[in-house]
Formats: sequence, structure tokens, C-alpha cells
Amino acid sequence: MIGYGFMGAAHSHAWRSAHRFFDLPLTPVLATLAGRTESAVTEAAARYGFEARTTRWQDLVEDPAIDVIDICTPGDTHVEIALAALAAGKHVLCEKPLANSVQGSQQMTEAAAAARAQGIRSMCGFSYRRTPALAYARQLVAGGAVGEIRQIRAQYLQDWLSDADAPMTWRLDKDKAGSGALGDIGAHIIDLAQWISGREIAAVSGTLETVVPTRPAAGTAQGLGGRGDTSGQRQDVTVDDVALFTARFEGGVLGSFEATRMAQGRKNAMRIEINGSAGSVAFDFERMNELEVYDATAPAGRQGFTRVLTTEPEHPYAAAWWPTGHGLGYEHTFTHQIADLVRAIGEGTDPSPSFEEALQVQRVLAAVETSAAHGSAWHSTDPQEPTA
Ligand code: SOE
Repeated sequence: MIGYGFMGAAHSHAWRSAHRFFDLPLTPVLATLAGRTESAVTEAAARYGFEARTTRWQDLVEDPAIDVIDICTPGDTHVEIALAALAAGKHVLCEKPLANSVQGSQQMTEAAAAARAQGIRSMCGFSYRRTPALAYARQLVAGGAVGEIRQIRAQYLQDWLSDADAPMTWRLDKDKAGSGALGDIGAHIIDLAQWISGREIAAVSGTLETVVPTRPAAGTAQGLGGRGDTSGQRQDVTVDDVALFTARFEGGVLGSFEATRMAQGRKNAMRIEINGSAGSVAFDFERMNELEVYDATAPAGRQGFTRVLTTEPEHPYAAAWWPTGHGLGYEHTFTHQIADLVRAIGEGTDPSPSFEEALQVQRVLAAVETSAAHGSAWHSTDPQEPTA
């Protein structure tokens, strides 16, 4: 694994526990952790349970004993690492967004396609797909429970940048992160909306806003929000704090999207609602064990959203865990992701989301940026048709 920050912690927890809860054809061994800073990578490797650590990610690529490389670094490093790993015949799991540009994502997708022909698997870490309630929502929509889809509504609301003195992090630096709320959390709701509805976004009209243009220099603070130790100087924020866009899905369905880190009080409110001719499904990650389901065909007097607790053995992933009603947390989505990836590697099948699917998300991100730069004019996500 490369990277030991927030995602490194979440992924290593998942690598350690997936085979203890799911029957998997292979048992992962946490071999080597790579990170830039000697003292930090040494501490993280011991804490996360890795056998070895290195300050050179290339060591992992060159090590014949390593089968899988898990990329948990900022977006600006994904292309180089993924290309090297795939060329060396390693299976790759790469954090989202796939890269910082469509061109980089395209290169990774081409490399993944070539590697696939040699039996090498690759997957992008859109972990929220592995939330039982969302996987169940997808099953319901595919099974016709909401009828014909009429409208899609998605929000990802966080507030860790509401404080104008929250320090800089790499997530606010365009060179490292690619974009701000748009790529970091907007990418999740784009992926989910397309995956649950089974439709791709064809065109968008968007607006991006940087609400707090400078922030205290980072000091040693690395987390989300928090004041950390700062030098007193301020640095330019080069990404968006708020991303709003309207989307036209293939087949004509309209969707609205909002990604923000300025929503005071909303800590991780990733919400999605799909309205159809026969009903609706609605989800909020702050209540991640629940899915709201509305059946418009029920008798008028009994109509209303039903709160389905998605902890029954019938719900995706739930049977591997606790008795009914005991609930899962954020970390379980990563454990499910690793379980699915290890199963795919063991069985010789291609895991999803593939790099191709992640490239489509990247096209949507790029189209929103282009639209925002041109007065919110509608912009196509089709590479053959640059303007809508
Ligand atoms: C920060 O906004 C962040 O950690 C994202 O990078 C993750 O993808 C999301 O799961 C939680 O929020």
C-alpha cells in the first residue's frame, strides 16, 4: 500500500479484516507500506500491521512477492504509480478520483485494459457503492421498484472548511487534488447516481465557488479541518469549496448535484434520492444503516416513506456481520470493497468500478469545470462531442 493518511488507515483496516468476515478465495497479507517520510511510515506500518515499510513506492513495484498495489495517495501521483504497477503485473486498487485529469485517467484505463488481457485486475475506490443501503437501492431500482426514473437528486455536504481559519491541506491545492469539493466528494455522488440509476450523465451545466480564497499555511496539520499548528501566513486555495451542477442523464432524465464543505452542521451528509413513476428511494449517509423507500402504488391512506433498516441477512453484505439491527459504520464500506476485490482476483473476474467507469466520472468532473468556466453553459461528457 502506498500512502498512510486517512485512506491508508481505512484501507489497511479493510485489508486486515475482510477475510475474517467474508469467505474469500485468498488471504491478504499486509506486506509493505510505502510513504515519503521515514518516521511517519515506520510508525504507520507498525500501527497498521505491515510487515515492512519503505520510503520508495518503486520498491513495491519491483518486489516480485507483491501481488496487489493499493494507491492511497493524492491524485497527482495516481497515473505514474498505476502505470508502473500495471506494467509490472500487479493488480491495482486506486483511490478516487482516478486521476487529476481526463487524459491521465485515459492513460490509466488503457494500461488497465492491456493488463486485463494478462489477467491483471484493477479497481477504483468508490467505496460508498459498498454501503448495504446503497447496494440495496440499486437492486430496488434495477428491479423496477421505483418504476421509470423521473428525477435524480444528489448532495454531498460536509462542513470541515466552514471555519475560514481551518488550515491548508493538499486537498485545497489544485496541483495535488485536481479539484476541490467537486472531485473529492462530488465524484462519489456522480458515481453513485450513475451506478444506482444504471444511466450515464451525458451533459452538465455547473458552477464552482471558492468561498474562502486564502487559508493559514498548513504547519503539521494534515487532517480534515482542525486548526493544527500554523505559521500565521496564509496561502491561496486553488480549488472550489462548493460545486453545484445540473445533469442530463442519457435517456433525458434530469439530475441535480451539490458538493460542498461549507454546509455548517452537515458532517458527512452524502444524500441521494431517486424519484420514479412508481416510487422513490432516498438515502443519507449520516443514517447509513437506513434506506427510505416510497411505494406510490400503496393505498393512498397508507402512503409514506418506509424506513428500511438494511441490516437483514437479505441486504447486500449484511449477512457477514452482526445480528439484525446492530448496524455498520464507514469502515465497513472499505472492508466490503476489499472483499469484492480479493474475490475477483481469486476468481479471475473483473471487479467494479473499473478504471473505465472511473474515467466516465472524470469526464463528468471535467465537463462541470468547463461549464463553470464558460458561464454555466451546457457541456457534453462525450469525448467525441465536446459541446452540448
Ligand atoms: C474528505 O472530504 C473525504 O475524506 C473524502 O476524501 C472521502 O472520499 C469521503 O469518504 C469522506 O470525506
